[in-house]
Amino acid sequence: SDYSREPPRHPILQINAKEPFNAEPPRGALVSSFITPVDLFYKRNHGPIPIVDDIGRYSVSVRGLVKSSIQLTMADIKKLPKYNVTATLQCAGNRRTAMSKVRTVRGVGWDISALGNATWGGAKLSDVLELVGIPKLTEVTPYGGKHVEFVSVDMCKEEKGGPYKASIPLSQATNPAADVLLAYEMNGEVLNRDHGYPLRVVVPGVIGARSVKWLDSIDILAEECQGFFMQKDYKMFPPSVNWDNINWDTRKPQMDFPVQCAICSLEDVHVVNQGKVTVSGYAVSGGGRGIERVDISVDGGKTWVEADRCQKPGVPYSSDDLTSEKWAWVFFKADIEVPKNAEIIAKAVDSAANVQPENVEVIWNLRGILNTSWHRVHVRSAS
Ligand code: MTE
Ligand code: MO
Repeated sequence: SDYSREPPRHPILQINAKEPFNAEPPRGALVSSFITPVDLFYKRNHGPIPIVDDIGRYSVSVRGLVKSSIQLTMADIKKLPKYNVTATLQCAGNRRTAMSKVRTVRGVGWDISALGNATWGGAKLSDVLELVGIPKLTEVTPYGGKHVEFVSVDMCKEEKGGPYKASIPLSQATNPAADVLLAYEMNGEVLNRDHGYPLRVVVPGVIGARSVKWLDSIDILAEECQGFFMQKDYKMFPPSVNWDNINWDTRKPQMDFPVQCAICSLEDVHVVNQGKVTVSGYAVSGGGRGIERVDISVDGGKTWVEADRCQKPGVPYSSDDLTSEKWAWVFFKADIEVPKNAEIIAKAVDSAANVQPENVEVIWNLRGILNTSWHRVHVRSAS
């Protein structure tokens, strides 16, 4: 693998693995704005960053169980209506380091910042699929197509040097309301190399692994993608499964991410002056579910206070407000009097009343995915 032509990166990023490059911003920087600046956005890769330098010759093929395949240039894709969708992308491995402290798990270690919120600009996949004769809201094509596979140009060792790939159901891909994009812009700028230049998939509300970067082709398939990251990774196993008794076929690939929140205004352990402390951070849920509530406790969960929520500064958030961004995270904030030595806990509730689990033990899994346990930070008094 060739890592000699990696793009420049912001020095503030905490590097969790160098080759392939995996990095996240510090907690405090993560929530400094509702839209995460591109250079602070976490970077999650499985191989070297590919170089697509002849954009005039770049094209995406759409093929498989369709009447006839097509090749789309960037110009073809930009001719389709352009949508801007603000969506939080979260790696299923977010908060893995904390899960590994209970019992070792396999995978890149992440603190709480393996996610970010961007405005993605591009064409809707549902419009692209119409170009090969697949109408909106199709569950199965006349040729038996039921899944849409995205294949990248990058190469990774998990695929034995082949490209990264993943798939989503055709029903989601052809549903305009699911907002699945082929994005060529991030926060109003041309998508950069780290995030998938020239074109990436963005599947809102679903674990980041399905949002394939550096798109090369789209395959309409009868079965879901058989690639490593769909079949041998990113599946959630019960705590009893270990590397000796694992049977990958018994579980489905993870799609929507569950309700999550984390405190970003405090390090663990944080030294504070006596008095009021600002407890703030992000909360987000998958599947377009909003955030109904964020609760804070300073006494181990005996009593709770509700935090304020917002997406736009100064505007209270409500999950059923039609002007809220349904795929985006919500910031929470509470000013709280904390005891001298305390554990501060945050937990979120989504609009379907799903709640985060109390501890990481009950959701421990050998791949260390979806650590959504109550987020805890410890504070110690300076005096
Ligand atoms: N796409 C390709 N081609 N190669 C990859 O390694 N990583 C996936 C996904 N798409 C990956 C990919 C994973 S696991 C995540 S969490 C997101 O991209 C991360 O996107 P980001 O680096 O833009 O934050
Ligand atoms: Mo990921």
